[in-house]
Amino acid sequence: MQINLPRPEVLDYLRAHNSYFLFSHIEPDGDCLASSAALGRFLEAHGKTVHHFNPGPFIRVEIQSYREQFLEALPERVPEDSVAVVLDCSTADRLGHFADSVAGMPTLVIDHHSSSDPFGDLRYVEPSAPSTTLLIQLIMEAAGHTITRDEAELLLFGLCTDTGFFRHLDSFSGVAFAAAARLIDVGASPKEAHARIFGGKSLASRKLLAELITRAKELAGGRCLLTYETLTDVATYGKDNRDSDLLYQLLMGTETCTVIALARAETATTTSVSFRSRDGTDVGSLAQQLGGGGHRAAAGCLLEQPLEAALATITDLLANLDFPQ
Ligand SMILES: [Mn+2]
Repeated sequence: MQINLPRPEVLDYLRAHNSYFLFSHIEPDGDCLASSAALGRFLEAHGKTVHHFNPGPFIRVEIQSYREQFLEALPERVPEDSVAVVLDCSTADRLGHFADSVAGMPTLVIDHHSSSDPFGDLRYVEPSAPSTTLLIQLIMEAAGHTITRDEAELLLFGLCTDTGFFRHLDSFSGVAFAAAARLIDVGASPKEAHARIFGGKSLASRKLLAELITRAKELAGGRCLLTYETLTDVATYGKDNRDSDLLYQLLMGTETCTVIALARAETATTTSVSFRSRDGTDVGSLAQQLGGGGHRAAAGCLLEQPLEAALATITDLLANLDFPQ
């Protein structure tokens, strides 16, 4: 894992101005919000004025406590010397309704996604970094800032969020663990980060999970598991009680499974489908065949079909999927 340190221009940008507007992506997660909060504290410690913006919606349970720090609209009077920092966004459209405002300001982008459509005047983008908070940590350290316990907790929370509590990290990712160790040594607690990310869920969300696991059906000799959510589930449990990450994790732990398909009735005539894979099976091209897109290991599409018909469509495709040997 090779992560470049921030160039001097990046540190200069964070020193040169007085008023910083920090923006992060739609449907925020722990990484983008913690990046914003930690960078904000660093800037404030250096006498800067900071405003945090996020377009919402704030869905994930573990981020609710951050919500009040984030404004959903620009103030009426924007100080003239304000500059923007965009966090954890691969493309400008991830900024939601803030995209136009940001386009009119000097912008530094700090991100760990590779982008098909790069934007911003200055960029600190490291696609091999496991989280944006790790890049914020490297900025703070490069600036000679002593990371406080509060800041360390934020930074560890972001790192744990995007790595699935380190589960997604592979060999040669010691740099991420070394960064985590520095945070833990100034008081961040992995135990508390874990409890914040994985605890606090409603009973309804556990029951919905149980329903979807009970319905899981084996296809392609058990290499694929297909499950689905009905409109009745949405009415009973609510969309806020979905916990797809844990569902994928539990199903993927099945002995022969390498592909998961989750179909959700969106309306009486449309169904969204998400695919996950491991061991190199390409679900991105599968989603593309169905008019969607994504990556090799995570992809999705929206079918103009009721749930029943959509399940038949996916079942056919998955039965003939090309699995690597
Ligand atoms: Mn991220």
